[in-house]
Amino acid sequence: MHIAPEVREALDAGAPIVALESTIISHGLPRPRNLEAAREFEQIVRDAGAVPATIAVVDGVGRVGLDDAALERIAGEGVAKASVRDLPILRARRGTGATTVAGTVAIAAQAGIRVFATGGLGGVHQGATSSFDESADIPTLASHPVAVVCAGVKSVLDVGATLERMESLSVPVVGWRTDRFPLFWLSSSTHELDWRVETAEEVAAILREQDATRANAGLVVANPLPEDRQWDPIEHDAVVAQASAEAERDRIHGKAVTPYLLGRIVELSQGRSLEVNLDLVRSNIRLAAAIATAYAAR
Ligand code: PSU
Ligand code: MN
Repeated sequence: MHIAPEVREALDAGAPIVALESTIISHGLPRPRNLEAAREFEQIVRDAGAVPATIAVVDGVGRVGLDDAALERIAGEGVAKASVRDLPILRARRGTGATTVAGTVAIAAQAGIRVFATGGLGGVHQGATSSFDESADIPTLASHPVAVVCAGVKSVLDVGATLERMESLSVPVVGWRTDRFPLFWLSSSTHELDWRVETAEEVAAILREQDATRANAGLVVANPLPEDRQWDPIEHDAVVAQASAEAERDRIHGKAVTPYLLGRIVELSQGRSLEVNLDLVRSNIRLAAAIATAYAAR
């Protein structure tokens, strides 16, 4: 593993750090917006006074903190989507992969980074009772001490089943100033949360309690977009239904499902879903930086 000097210094000083994933860059956003977004995401962390650590595997090395050349590689063609199980294979063959939430959480935990921001978590897919399609994001969060700030899970998933799995696997979930689990592009779902937090200090206190008990579990901080910035629910429902039907028709499976759906949804909405997606990631990064700052102030 290679930790960028700036990230190393922040770790040694106990300064705030926000981990960022790279699958969203390689497989979640269309080129060339993806590279622009990757740079902007890092800048948001810096503007908030924290250090960004974008995580990926480059030529077989797990890298925590990417320089601009590495960001360009990840935003280019031919990069593997790397979940936890792909990491040893990529290392062994000196491959390059962009880490999913699961892959990023595993590497961030190893580096000792406690706070991470992304768009939306992977979860249980519709029809999972027969397909068994459940993202490795959930079990990985159950066994690694990394808090992830996200806008819930994408509405293409079975949201209720995902919440049930998080309960079974003992992944704690708190709503950021909300009582309901957000739906990624949409601010709210019908799913009520058990816990609500109002301040970054409250979240930092939860992290410290986990540290004190060596809980070794993550934390999901569900951060909804304000309602006036969400995607139009009518267009959302129609586009998500169409993209999901097409994925089934084309028998998309395995790691291709999420990138396929996200790509189709951007096309079908003529980019309107993309603007909301970018907006919610920015909002999650700002909140993650505030939480990392509160956590660093020990
Ligand atoms: N959220 C986004 N864009 C993305 C993803 C999530 O806004 O591209 C990615 C994350 O990397 C997440 C992955 O870990 O999708 C989930 O993939 P899967 O369902 O195959 O586990
Ligand atoms: Mn899957």
